[in-house]
Amino acid sequence: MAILNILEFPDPRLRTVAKPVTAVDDKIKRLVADMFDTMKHAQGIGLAASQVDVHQRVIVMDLGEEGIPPRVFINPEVEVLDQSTNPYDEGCLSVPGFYETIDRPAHVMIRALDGEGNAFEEEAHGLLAVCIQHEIDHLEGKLFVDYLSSFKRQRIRKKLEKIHKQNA
Ligand code: QAP
Ligand code: CO
Repeated sequence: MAILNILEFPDPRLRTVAKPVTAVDDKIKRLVADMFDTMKHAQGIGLAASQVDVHQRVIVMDLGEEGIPPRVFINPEVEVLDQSTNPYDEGCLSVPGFYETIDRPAHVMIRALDGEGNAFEEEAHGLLAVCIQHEIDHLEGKLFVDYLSSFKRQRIRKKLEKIHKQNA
């Protein structure tokens, strides 16, 4: 078990497109365990492998909803089920301290492999639908700030670059 370093915007490595997992083997299971440790330590609800500089299609999620266990999504896909959208105030462990309202499809079908490599599908709305779309974006090298105006995105970039310089 290990706490991994989380890449922060505007790190160019966050723009890497992740590759499909070909086998859910011990190496992937170790990655999943380390991603859960890392997400809990950082007090996140979702984390994509891209954020810890591993460019494979793996997502962990713990929405902290009562009775809903932590989840693993390997090679996830979503199908948008209707035209409704849902505004949600999104944050990101790779964009710490910034939250912005993003509109996304409200109702999706998720298809993925679980942590044992078994295929499943799950209909999603609410926070689960928001979070899976946010995390799949990471696997495509996309961040929530990409949905903002370039003015807002540059402002966030400059503020984070200043913090990174101070921490260097
Ligand atoms: C993605 O985000 C998400 O700025 C997961 O200082 C967020 O876990 C999907 C976090 C909202 C849907 C809705 C952010 C922690 C955690 C911060 C996270 C921070 C500390 C973000
Ligand atoms: Co994120």
